[in-house]
Amino acid sequence: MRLTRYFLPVLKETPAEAQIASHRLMLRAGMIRQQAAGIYSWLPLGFKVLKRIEQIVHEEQQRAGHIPLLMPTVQPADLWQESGRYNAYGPEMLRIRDRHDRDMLYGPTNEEMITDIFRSAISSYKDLPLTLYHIQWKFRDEVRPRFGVMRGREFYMKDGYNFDLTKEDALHAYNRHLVSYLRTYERMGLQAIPMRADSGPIGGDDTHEFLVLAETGESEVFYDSEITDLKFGDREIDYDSHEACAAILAEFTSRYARTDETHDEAVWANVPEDRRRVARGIEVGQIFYFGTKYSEPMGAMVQGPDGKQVPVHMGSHGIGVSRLVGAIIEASHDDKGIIWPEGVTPFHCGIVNLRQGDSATDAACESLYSALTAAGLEPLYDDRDERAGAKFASMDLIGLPWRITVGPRGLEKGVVELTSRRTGESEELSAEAAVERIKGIYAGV
Ligand code: P5A
Repeated sequence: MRLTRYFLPVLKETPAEAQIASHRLMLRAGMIRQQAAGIYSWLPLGFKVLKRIEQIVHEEQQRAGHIPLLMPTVQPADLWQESGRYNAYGPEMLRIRDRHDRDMLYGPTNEEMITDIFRSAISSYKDLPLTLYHIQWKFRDEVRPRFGVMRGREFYMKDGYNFDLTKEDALHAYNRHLVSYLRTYERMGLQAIPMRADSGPIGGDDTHEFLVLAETGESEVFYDSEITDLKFGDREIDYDSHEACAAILAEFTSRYARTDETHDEAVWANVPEDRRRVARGIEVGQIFYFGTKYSEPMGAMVQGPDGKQVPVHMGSHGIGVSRLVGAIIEASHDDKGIIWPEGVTPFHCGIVNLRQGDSATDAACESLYSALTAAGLEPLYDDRDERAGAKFASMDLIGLPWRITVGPRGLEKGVVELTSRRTGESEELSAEAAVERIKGIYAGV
């Protein structure tokens, strides 16, 4: 993309309404625009990051054997009356009446609807196990929408639902989700720690939240510092293996890590004092096992091997896709702007032309642009007629991990400059070598 043809409405001023870095930076970098409290348009740069995150979530869900579908945002109230949650959900639910006076709602989550889809089609244990998921907009009329996309009213969520014959199988689905989430967040450059949590309106006793540590996080968390040494890395996991998933769950959840809702002073006292950490975190996902809470009242039954009808065991599993954009920025920025991890960056690298209009410099930039594009990469070429300082400031603000700077002086020596946004370190190399370096960096992402 050439910057002169793009839509990147960056702001010079720091928006006064934004209290935390990610919100400020998303507004300044022209990623989002607020349309109403907690409701945002995703401008081209923000939309690109959202889609990169969504793509990683899809890939990791499907790697774990989960099947994508798409349910609507607007749901009929009847389904929620069947489960008993229509009244229980309270003022967070956006209730709508259609022209025929039918009660509808903008879905805050989809347990009821997926249970309805399941019961309409499946009646035998032979069709289990099954996990269906979608990535769809949700609406929760939060009392205090704030921090930009972190606590929105309209937000984008991956929500998945497992259907199993037995509690044991459903707990395997729970473990499998935990494993796939560890991998998902790491691909985004994040460390998200699974912590024992409270299940709230979704229900059930088994639940873990995934928290990214950040001073601006909304949740207070208590954990054993040893937990931050754990890395999932590039382990190959057999997601069908109960033992393999259970072992990973044990590895990542056996140390103390809880949100304030489940914090227990007596158990906490057993953690060696020098390893106790009290911090804040951003909840980027949550997994639940709730057994037959929905299948029983809604009649989602299957015939078991013994011929008897039994309600299926279920759980649901959520990832805050739009919240993740903010969470990644909270975890990765400096005073100049965002620093995107390679896994989610909106463009793979920037090209800065130091002398727009100089024919040799323009030609070198064009040839870099074509070489990167031909390699399947997306560069953002700053071809504006602007001072170098302004170009560097924009690149630093929008946070592309790599920048190639091209100017007449370097070209005389046959070099361009490759700069890492994260370290600020630069090196001079030929344009061909710079392309190879960038290709190499992204080959492993
Ligand atoms: C699990 C999937 C559920 O709704 N039902 C389907 C279960 N869980 S949850 O924890 O309530 O939400 C899942 C994740 O969605 C994100 N999230 C939000 N993001 C932005 N703004 C909000 N207002 C908001 N509310 C929830 C969180 O990341 C949460 O973990």
